[in-house]
Amino acid sequence: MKTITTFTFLLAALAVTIDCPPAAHASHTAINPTYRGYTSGSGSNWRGYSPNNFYYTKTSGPAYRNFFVYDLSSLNNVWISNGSLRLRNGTTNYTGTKTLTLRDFDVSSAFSPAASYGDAGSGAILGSGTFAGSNSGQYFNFNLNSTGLSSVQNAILAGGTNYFGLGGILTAPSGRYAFDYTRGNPADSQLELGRVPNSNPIAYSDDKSILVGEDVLLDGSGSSDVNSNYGDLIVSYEWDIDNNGSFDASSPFPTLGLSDVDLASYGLGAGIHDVRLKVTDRWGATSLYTSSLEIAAIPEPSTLLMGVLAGLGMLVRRRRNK
Ligand SMILES: [Ca+2]
Ligand SMILES: [Ca+2]
Repeated sequence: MKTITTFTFLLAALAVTIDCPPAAHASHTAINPTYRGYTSGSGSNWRGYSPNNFYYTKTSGPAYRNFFVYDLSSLNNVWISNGSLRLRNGTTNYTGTKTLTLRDFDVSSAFSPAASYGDAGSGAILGSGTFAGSNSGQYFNFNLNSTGLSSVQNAILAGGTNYFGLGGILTAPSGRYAFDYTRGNPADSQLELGRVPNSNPIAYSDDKSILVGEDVLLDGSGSSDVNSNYGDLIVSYEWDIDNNGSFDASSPFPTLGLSDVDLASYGLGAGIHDVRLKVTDRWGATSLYTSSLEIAAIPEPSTLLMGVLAGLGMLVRRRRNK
């Protein structure tokens, strides 16, 4: 009895101390804007990061649109799980409940307030949020939708000095509003992102068995990437057909057809051979898998005949023994 109790205790202790490999948990990053401000239709009324420090938006003519531009170059090898624009509700001058719609703001080329005005007004909708003017001093999170999240992700994947911009316009009801009024604090308009680290893809290819002279279809479609739910995918399948350390074929598609002539050109005749597959994901992470390719010799006709005769002989003997 005592042994069982001790054993149970040990199990309990093990349960506490042994952890499964940790799943990739999202961590959070808050990024201050590189540019922020508001602009009217011509861009001439652009008010930027300094000395202006608030983000004015109004629906009456000409409508003003505010914008926020973030440098994402510090983010690498990550996938964005969620994101929001966090703005400080900065004034008591405006009341009522309003909706701020966030739109795509093209900063892939040179930063241009005039051009951005159109982008902020007509670009893809990246998110929206409703806030109450009476809650002065509070922060509002305007969540990015799936288009917004993929837009952030694509800016990160682009690498280099990769800006992500979004513009806010008031959509309803009509009126005006100013965020971060007079404070000039960059942390009052942060982009908040949840992120998970990139994981290596998992390579897999089926073993194959053919006869000499037959074609073969190498198939790596069983490969996978755990980040696929965030938009990751396998961008290349490379095959080291003769397993000599150098890859012989590369394709964005998982299968590779080889004729008997192709196989012969790699010196692959009758026998069992190793074939290596390397897969690469969107961040350039790779993994390898070795499968086997069995090329069976076709039995000689005489051997075949002998086999058939031997089989017949056994059958005759069995009948006689009955
Ligand atoms: Ca991946
Ligand atoms: Ca090779």
